[in-house]
Amino acid sequence: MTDGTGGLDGRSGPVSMAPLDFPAEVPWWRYAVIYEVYPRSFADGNGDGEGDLLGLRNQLPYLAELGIDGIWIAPWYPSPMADGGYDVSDFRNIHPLFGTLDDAAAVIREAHQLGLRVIIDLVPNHTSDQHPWFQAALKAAAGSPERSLYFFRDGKGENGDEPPNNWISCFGGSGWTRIVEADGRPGQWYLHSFAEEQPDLDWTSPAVLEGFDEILRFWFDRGVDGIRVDAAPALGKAEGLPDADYGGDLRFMTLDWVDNPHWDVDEVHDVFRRWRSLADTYDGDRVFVAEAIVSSAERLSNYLRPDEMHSAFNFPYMKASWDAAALREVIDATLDQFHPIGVPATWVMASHDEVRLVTRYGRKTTSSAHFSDGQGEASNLALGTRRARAAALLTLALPGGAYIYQGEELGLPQVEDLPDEAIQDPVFKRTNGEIRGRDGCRVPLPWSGTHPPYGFSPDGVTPWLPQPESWTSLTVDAEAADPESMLSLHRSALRLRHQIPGLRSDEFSWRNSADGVLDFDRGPTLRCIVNISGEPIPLDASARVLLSSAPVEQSALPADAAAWLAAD
Ligand code: TEU
Repeated sequence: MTDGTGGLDGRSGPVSMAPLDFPAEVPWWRYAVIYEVYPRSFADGNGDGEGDLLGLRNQLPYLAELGIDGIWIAPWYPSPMADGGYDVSDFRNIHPLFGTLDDAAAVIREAHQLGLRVIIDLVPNHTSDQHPWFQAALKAAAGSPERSLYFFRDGKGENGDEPPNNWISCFGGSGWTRIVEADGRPGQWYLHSFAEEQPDLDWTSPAVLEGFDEILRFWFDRGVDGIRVDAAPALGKAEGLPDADYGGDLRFMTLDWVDNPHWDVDEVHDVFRRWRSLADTYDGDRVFVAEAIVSSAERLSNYLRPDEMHSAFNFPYMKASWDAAALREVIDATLDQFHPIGVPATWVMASHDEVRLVTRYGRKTTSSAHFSDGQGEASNLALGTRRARAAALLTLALPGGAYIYQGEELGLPQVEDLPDEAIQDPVFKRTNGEIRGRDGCRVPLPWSGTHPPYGFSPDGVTPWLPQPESWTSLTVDAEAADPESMLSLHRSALRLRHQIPGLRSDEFSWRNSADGVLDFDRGPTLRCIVNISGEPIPLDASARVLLSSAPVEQSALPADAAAWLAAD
């Protein structure tokens, strides 16, 4: 909703497809908004019910028109899909479901033509159990060079039938699985921090280090602008693989773990220094983005040293509740952390691992903890949507980069009633159905029409995860035609982000504000107010509203709403 004013009106004017116009010394990613594409669920170009690269190519103009600066593509490699593509069987190819290397080249080329950067997802902690390295290790003997790429160990106990240590899997249960040796006898165990189909690589192995150098070169040579590094803190393991002290809680608690022997171990940084020096041999600004969920700002800063990664997701911001004090605390902590080290903050609210924001924000518990915490708790979607709209304006007004997970720009809710037989997330099986997992945020996008598959696939084709009947008003077409929609709000905000210089700077200062209100300036031209006080708050009668998440009537900003004002 815009109170349309002058040249900064968010609704009218030509669509900008140009990349951000920064001075040459500012790297492209510093203030970029990156859109996460989960390829299996984005758009189906060949009509088989699965998203693919042809579908992505067809919709690149949609993304350019949205006003983002780049895309991060979740894993697109060949994979048995035991963990939604995060179980990679060939890091230098494309999943046949998604297309070919030529299609990938076309995605990169056409994205660049539209002014969009391309970040790919690298999963270095583990391979698929179908990866040739692991298959060779299974066939080879204990102690062989082939096994040294992974963590194969003898079991404990008289017959070696207990796991080598007490480490747990992120998806529930033991982190170890026992194999059957080539001669048919029960054999060694291998470590998997995630599903058993995802054996962990041993990053002290020269073959692993060299193998990944080749993989990085392969993709940099093909013109990718950056790499998101999956589960970065998992790469280091304490020497000797000692038992962990979980303090009685057998859940993955990486935001709390200090001195855990299989997460955020210091040796992990040797790998990233090596990668950075490799990336620096390439021209252009190639960015590494760390997915590093660690216990403190200091620990995260280690990943962002000048010779390591350029950027990292801001998990504390994503996990925070819809509460002004909590948000302010995390914003301050983030800026205090990043400013002195010269690294841009990132702001991210959702991903393919998280409960959709409108659902989370419509619940009593608005923070996000682990997987689908809060599952089953009723959600007021109207309230959640209202808050998610305000959160979008907050996120896009903060200094640094931002991430938008596909479908968040449409305000899609979590699909909470997927039938058991449709559920694919390995966490469902590994917790005996206790945790339903992350499929509910991975349901294929609705593009058009009034019934499933909503233009995701041709009519009559059933997508790989069923879409709800209730998404008619949430399609891209429906929202594009509605100036009050979540999509229109995002388009307006992203357009303004390109037009207002203060939003492409580090300038940030709080104004004094009442409890429950976030009020800050971004340079001399933009002021952002977020009202989480529960009551409408008055705005100056003279305030010029550039964009608001809910109507500003009688100079009052309603509860659970945000506004961008031309600063006075
Ligand atoms: O997630 C890594 C990670 O740290 C997980 O613990 C994450 O917090 C979890 O999914 C709960 O939300 C990455 C990917 O984003 C995820 O999709 C993969 O399943 C995982 O790595 C394994 O590759």
